[in-house]
Amino acid sequence: MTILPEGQTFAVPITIIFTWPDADSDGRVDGTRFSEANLVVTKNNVAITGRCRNEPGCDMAANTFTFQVSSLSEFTLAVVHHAASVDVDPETLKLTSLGNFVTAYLEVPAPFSAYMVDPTSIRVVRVNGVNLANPIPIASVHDVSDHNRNGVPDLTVKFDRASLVRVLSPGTATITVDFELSGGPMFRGSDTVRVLQ
Ligand SMILES: [Ca+2]
Ligand SMILES: [Ca+2]
Ligand SMILES: [Ca+2]
Repeated sequence: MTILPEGQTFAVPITIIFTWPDADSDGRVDGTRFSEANLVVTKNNVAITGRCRNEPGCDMAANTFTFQVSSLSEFTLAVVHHAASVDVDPETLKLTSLGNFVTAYLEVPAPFSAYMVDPTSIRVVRVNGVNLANPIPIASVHDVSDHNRNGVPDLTVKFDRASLVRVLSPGTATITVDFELSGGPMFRGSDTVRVLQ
């Protein structure tokens, strides 16, 4: 038995390896839309690593994220979403009315730009905070302009109206949209609309 001098602390780095499923090697965590390149390690919900793509300890072929810690805590593998501005148009959706599309305008804060959005990544992922079993992709992508004239470019996209109203019910609906920038971080934003029968 060794008695340590008073005040000495233990500093034994412990290696932790996280893994995630990517059996189809499409670069996305299986069963999710999350790009493995965007995975980070969090400690008590705060990121303690950079994104996987920038971390030497992250291996996207082996699907492992290796890192060292000197104290134990609650570590998780997570995807960090930056805040985006999402404006769903119209503000009031009538479930029974006709029309083919619902428009949304997407904005990201500088130094990012709406020109960098990867349209294939855009999904409605939640309604009123509840994850959709089948996130809704866009039906079409349109131009980057400044629809709301706030000096920040926004990307116009359209969702299939029937797909969207299928997951809505009368009342207030907060619609959450996720997307990625090309080769970059993930963004999430929400807008609240009124839903009428
Ligand atoms: Ca996969
Ligand atoms: Ca992989
Ligand atoms: Ca704008």
